[in-house]
Amino acid sequence: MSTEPIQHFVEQLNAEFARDMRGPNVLALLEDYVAKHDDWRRFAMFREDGTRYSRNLVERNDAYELLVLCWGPGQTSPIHNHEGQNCWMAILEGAIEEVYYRFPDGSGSPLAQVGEPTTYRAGQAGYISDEIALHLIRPAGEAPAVSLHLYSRPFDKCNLYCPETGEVTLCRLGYHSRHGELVPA
Ligand code: 2CO
Ligand code: FE2
Repeated sequence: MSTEPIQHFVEQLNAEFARDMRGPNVLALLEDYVAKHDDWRRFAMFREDGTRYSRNLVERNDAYELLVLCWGPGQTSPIHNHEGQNCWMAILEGAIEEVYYRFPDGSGSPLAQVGEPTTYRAGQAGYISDEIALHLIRPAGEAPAVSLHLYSRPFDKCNLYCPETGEVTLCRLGYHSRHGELVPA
């Protein structure tokens, strides 16, 4: 039986993180997978209630977590951190905007945006960590978008930041589906 491209990609990631937990070749592996394959579609399940973007688990182990995220029009993420982990993202379909923010300074003032939003289109990949900035992600324009996210190591919670005051709230991160199966509500 031939190996699915996404399974081959997972095996490449396993080997990469076994060699070096910093994942020096992860960005190139992501770019290569998204340029050539579309078997990620079976993981791309949008939330039917349309309340927010969906997080669909592809693979998880001690080293990393691989997710397909589905963004309906207007489904902007909160401003959030990444729990000290390495985060790579590649666009599978549509286009995504990323906005950077500074960490709050504790004064209760609005969060400072850093630079202009960056637009990523299908096939493009990027990286963020807490050392770079906080961010929010939103689909660009009115079309839905799908993106592939890789977090090393995995995390099940993150901090959300109020844009007006910098107030922090803890958010538990769940999955809409796992390995192609919807998680019961
Ligand atoms: N970090 C968010 C999440 O895992 C998505 S934004 O891209 O890093 O839900
Ligand atoms: Fe994020």
